[in-house]
Amino acid sequence: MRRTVIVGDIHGCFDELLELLEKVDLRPDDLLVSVGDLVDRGPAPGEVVSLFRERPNSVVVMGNHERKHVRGIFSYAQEITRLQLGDHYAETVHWMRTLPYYFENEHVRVVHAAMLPGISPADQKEEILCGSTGGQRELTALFPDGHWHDHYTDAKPVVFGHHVTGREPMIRDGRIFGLDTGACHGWNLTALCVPGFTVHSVRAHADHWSIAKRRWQLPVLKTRPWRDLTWPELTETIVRFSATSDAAVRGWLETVERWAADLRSSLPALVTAAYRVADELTTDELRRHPAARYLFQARNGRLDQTSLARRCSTPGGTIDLAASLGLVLPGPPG
Ligand SMILES: [Mn+2]
Repeated sequence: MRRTVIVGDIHGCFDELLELLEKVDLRPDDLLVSVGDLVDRGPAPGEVVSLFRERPNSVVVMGNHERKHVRGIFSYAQEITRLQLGDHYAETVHWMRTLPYYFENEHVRVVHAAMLPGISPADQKEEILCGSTGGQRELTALFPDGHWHDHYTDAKPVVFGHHVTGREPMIRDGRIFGLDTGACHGWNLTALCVPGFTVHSVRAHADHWSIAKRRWQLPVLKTRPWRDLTWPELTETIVRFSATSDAAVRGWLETVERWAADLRSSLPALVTAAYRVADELTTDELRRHPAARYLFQARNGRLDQTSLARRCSTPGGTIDLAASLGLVLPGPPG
């Protein structure tokens, strides 16, 4: 008989997903449903997404993590995923935009995070269904003393993820099924098979999120907009990451620190270059020059480091001004 196999938060744990699908003996005509959160934190988001996209009879419900990518809300986990997916990132996010916020058949309802009792899924707010920050806030206000599922009295069973329930799924009254068993944190990946309502789990191979957080620190740091940070922001970023990083990351940050110091100490050379250029050009040429304001100050003998410093409030500003004066300063370390 055709089953519906619903899998909890996968978060890029592809090997565990394959093991789980083997354990439940997934057959081609079974419907495979993800509660959402295919990506972020784990090692292989691209493989997980591909499996669901390429397998016929597969459904993915929008999780709050997909929604973050769709809406461009980036924290560290999303920056890592963007690097993991590389050239496929934009196209994958485009696909995420098409995901439904719930799934329902004759046996169950599936949402990522929550739903309000007594209201059909089609009439619920997307924020509540997928567990966005705003949706979470609303739920807390509605149910200050407990969980939304304490109040779920509808006859049809509801299946969801989003909140890690521990190593074991949360099952109540044969109607409430919380399937997020923390696969990306080294716990379990869990599936519910319907209509038999049998539960299956496999153990995660590692605490993937802890590993990813360390492993991707340097690549993510390198994507920071170093050129456009102000000097205080740049110093603050270096201090913040030096405190928590391994030797390779600290070494790279020291290179950034030297680069920034060299740029800042080039101010006297920029002043000298501005006086030279101001001497060489005609008044008309000065007017058309990108650094015209400073060149006129130089021509009037009023240019000093203090007036240039404002224009050079970022590495990029310094490099661009230098280039316009014929000086080549290096870009951020690779
Ligand atoms: Mn999740």
